[in-house]
Amino acid sequence: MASSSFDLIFLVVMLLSPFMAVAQTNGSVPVGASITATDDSPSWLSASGEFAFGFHQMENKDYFLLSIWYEKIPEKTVVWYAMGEDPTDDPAVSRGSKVELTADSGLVLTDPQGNRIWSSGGFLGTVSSGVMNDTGNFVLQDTNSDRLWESFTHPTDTLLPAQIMEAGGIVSSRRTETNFSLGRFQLRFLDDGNLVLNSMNLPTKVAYEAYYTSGTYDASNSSNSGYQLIFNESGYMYILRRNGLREDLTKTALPTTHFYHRATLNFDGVFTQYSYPKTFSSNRSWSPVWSEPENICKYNPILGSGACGYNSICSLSVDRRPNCNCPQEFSLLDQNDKHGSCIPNSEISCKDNGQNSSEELYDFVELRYVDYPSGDAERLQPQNDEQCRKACLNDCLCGAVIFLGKDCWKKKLPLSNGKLDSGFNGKTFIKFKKGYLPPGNPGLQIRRREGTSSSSQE
Ligand SMILES: *[C@@H]1O[C@H](CO)[C@@H](O)[C@H](O)[C@H]1NC(C)=O
Ligand SMILES: *[C@@H]1O[C@H](CO)[C@@H](O)[C@H](O)[C@H]1NC(C)=O
Ligand SMILES: *[C@@H]1O[C@H](CO)[C@@H](O)[C@H](O)[C@H]1NC(C)=O
Ligand SMILES: *[C@@H]1O[C@H](CO)[C@@H](O)[C@H](O)[C@H]1NC(C)=O
Ligand SMILES: *[C@@H]1O[C@H](CO)[C@@H](O)[C@H](O)[C@H]1NC(C)=O
Ligand SMILES: *[C@@H]1O[C@H](CO)[C@@H](O)[C@H](O)[C@H]1NC(C)=O
Ligand SMILES: CC(=O)N[C@H]1CO[C@H](CO)[C@@H](O)[C@@H]1O
Repeated sequence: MASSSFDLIFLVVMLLSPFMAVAQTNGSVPVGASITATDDSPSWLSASGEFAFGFHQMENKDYFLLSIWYEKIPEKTVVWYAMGEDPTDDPAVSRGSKVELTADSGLVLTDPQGNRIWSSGGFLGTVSSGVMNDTGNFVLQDTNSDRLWESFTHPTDTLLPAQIMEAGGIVSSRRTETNFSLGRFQLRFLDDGNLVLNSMNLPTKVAYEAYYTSGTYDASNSSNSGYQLIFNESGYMYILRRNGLREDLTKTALPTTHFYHRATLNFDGVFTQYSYPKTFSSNRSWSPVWSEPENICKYNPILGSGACGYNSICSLSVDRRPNCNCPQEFSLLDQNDKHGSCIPNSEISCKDNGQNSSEELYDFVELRYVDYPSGDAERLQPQNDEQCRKACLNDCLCGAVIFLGKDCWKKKLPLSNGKLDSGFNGKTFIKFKKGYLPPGNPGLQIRRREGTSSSSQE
């Protein structure tokens, strides 16, 4: 007991005085230096000690992420990670993996068996040293101090003050908050000068329609078009046009002398600039400064599932982040991915009909204020919603109908772009097979207007 409370005091002292734990450093890393992923791996610190490069231990403590993080905040927020070209790869590596700074290939990451997993590579020249810069940029330079490679020109899901993104640049979301595999969303600075947010197909990376566009493309006069996305050292992000004018994304930023900043494409597709107080207080956290888009639930791409997975229903929370919920009688395909697709607890099928009537086999989940706007298969004009349901019931291929005004829309499956919309006056009926008890997940049941929850708050 005595020794563990001593440990606790020691730990508190360590947390309160970061310099004690940190070896003197000027941020420089010599060729030949290496780090092996263990529970207490050292890291390469910037001169101020604010950024560290090394192995960040994952939730599953046997896995590590080769990354750069904010060292002086308790959360050790990751701002860059080594990501292979193959989108199916999980960038987390196992215990005993090693990163080494080499003259020919720069940073080289190998697994415990010595197989190369990732390298910075792709440059001409010979590395003489690496520098973990105080800006959060890890730079490889040659003997003339020319930059051969830098993490700032290979962003992952986060941009930092002093970082610039040129046309062609891409920031990609991670899979979930704790899974750093490639996610479905992208922030791209297009060659035409527009900054856009879009979802994409995985693993082929085909980009779908944008759900945010900066509007910094002038077809009639390219000098008015965007040229660079700049996150300046004072924490202001803006698009610089070729004619020198700026399109401000950050309206007001807290001073960098007292606040850390980052802009992250969250795993759910919302791009947010955050700040975090540098000075100690009991209640510190990353607070949003601004975010885009205003309402990601309104996203209606022709292809893909929309803001949430297939069949799922998107609702916006106060911080502009989406919640995704499965309809009643549906469950998450992957329990670890709340924003992923929902699957029916029991599949409807044209082979079900034997002696039993459709009424005996199936029923409907009725949803109010829920729309699945795209993916119509047929349009009928029955007298009422009861006949709309009947039409679906007696069509063994029909999984859902929406009755709106005088129209009954049979939907294609799986359902996409589902959203909670307080202004939607239709009724959504989703067919399900009776007599199946769902495992745990009660799903979403919305039958009447629910006070504040909706997309039309802004
Ligand atoms: C950083 O420190 C190392 C030794 O600790 C030294 O060799 C190197 O020249 C220094 N680099 C700079 C840029 O001061
Ligand atoms: C580190 O960043 C500063 C600007 O923030 C820059 O002046 C300096 O050249 C950078 N050092 C290296 C080695 O890139
Ligand atoms: C992360 O997600 C990817 C893609 O879905 C999956 O293959 C991988 O197993 C996940 N990793 C963990 C640690 O769950
Ligand atoms: C393009 O716009 C710039 C101002 O941004 C203006 O000076 C220039 O004359 C325009 N060029 C043409 C061809 O209209
Ligand atoms: C960044 O942009 C802001 C807003 O325009 C400006 O006030 C500030 O001086 C800029 N900082 C730097 C380092 O250029
Ligand atoms: C702590 O921070 C949260 C989020 O920023 C805020 O909502 C809450 O009011 C803060 N509490 C105190 C006691 O400052
Ligand atoms: C497959 C199926 O649902 N069969 C049912 C048909 O209806 C009879 C009587 O209602 C049930 O006993 C069967 O289980």
